[in-house]
Amino acid sequence: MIILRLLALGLLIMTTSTGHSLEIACEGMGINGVSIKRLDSDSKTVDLQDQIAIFQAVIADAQHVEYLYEWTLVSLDEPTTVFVYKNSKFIFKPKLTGKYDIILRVQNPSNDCGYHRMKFGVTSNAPFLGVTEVPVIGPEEFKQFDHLVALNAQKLWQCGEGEGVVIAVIDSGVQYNHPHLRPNIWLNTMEIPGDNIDNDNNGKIDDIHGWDFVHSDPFPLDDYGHGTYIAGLSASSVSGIARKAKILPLKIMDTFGSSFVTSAIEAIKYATDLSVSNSVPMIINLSSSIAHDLLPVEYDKMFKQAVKYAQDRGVMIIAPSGNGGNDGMNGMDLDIYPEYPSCYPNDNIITVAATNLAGVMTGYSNYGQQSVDVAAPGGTTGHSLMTTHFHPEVHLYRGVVGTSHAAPVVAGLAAVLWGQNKSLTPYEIRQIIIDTSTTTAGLEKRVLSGGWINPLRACLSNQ
Ligand SMILES: [Ca+2]
Ligand SMILES: [Ca+2]
Repeated sequence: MIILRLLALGLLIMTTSTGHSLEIACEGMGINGVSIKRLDSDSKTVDLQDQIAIFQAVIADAQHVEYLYEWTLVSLDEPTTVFVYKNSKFIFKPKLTGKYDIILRVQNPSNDCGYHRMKFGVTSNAPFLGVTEVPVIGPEEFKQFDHLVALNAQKLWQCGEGEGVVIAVIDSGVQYNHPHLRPNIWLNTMEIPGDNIDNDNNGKIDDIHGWDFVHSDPFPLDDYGHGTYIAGLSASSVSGIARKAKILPLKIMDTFGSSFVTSAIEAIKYATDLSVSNSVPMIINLSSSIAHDLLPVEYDKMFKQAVKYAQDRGVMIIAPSGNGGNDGMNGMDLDIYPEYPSCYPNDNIITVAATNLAGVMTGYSNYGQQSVDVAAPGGTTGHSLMTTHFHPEVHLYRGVVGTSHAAPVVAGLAAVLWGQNKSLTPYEIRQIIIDTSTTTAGLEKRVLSGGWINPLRACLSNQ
């Protein structure tokens, strides 16, 4: 299977920062003969509803291990939680979904340390709690969303807010119970929930608010975070660019942020079929990609067919240009090093590079005068884009950085334009966004439009 690469710079930084837990105590010499095993299941994923997971240190070579010193649990959202046990079992009661590292420190008679690590995920099938009224937040809280100021969103909203348009978030799922997302979650009225029958005959049982292609169930809840950030930037009812567009959560990434090209293909078809059966304008945001060199011919063919399937049925796809280089920090020219789906030539795709809030291209963003259409704010490490958090019980918002997050800004703009005029085609919307962008010398040779999006000019030209 082929794995799609994730394009969120912020998440990469977060992942590496978990290494700080290794700075404890003595120098690690590496002790063999110890491993970590999960006792209650072979699966690396714990369900939040299970509420318990038991791990044990398995010692093959007790002779060289003095004692099991401590267990350390590291998650992305709770920076470090340390549990010290002299015995060898570790019992974990997860409170939050997400990726965890469990680290066991051992020591031999010479005081050499060894660290043994196991990654595991905590997922959840919590049901959608239902559509609610749009929450009201104060002006001070609203000020956090300074990309909305940079994009003149208050004036854009006088043109429209994406009414009647659906944005399919093909990603790690969506925290559909976030109070700012609940008002905008798509509901499939042709499906009766919980009767174990595929009422609308689309091949998916009880799919009332999207689908989880990882676990094959109707609960596409986000256990990684990325998809919730995308949903918030494009269509949060409070701070999205399109505050009245609907969000269709389609989960293809697992708890570790990996996904298969085949899942992306299935999800594109699902969103396209839903657009046709419900006669609703559909914008797919697909913030992951795969490099040309990593995509075998047969998968390339299937991926192309799925994009064409969407194109033939009037469905739009927004794709990021990607974060460049092996470190995701040095943008590359996609005209030379193509990635997909961003570089497929279909005219229903808008490929988006990332700028800072002043329209200056970021160092991490890939570019391409032919293959990248426009640029939009994607945040910088010093000035990230504020969006909805996937653990709203802990934080309502978080800052994100990456081309992954420039794409949903454009998806939101496309939704506003389409909501304004439902007779437009994806090609026409793409053309409006390109033609109305603000050109700059720095972007002239980097993207097709030569500029970054100008939402207000786009909506005024569309009246
Ligand atoms: Ca169904
Ligand atoms: Ca049903």
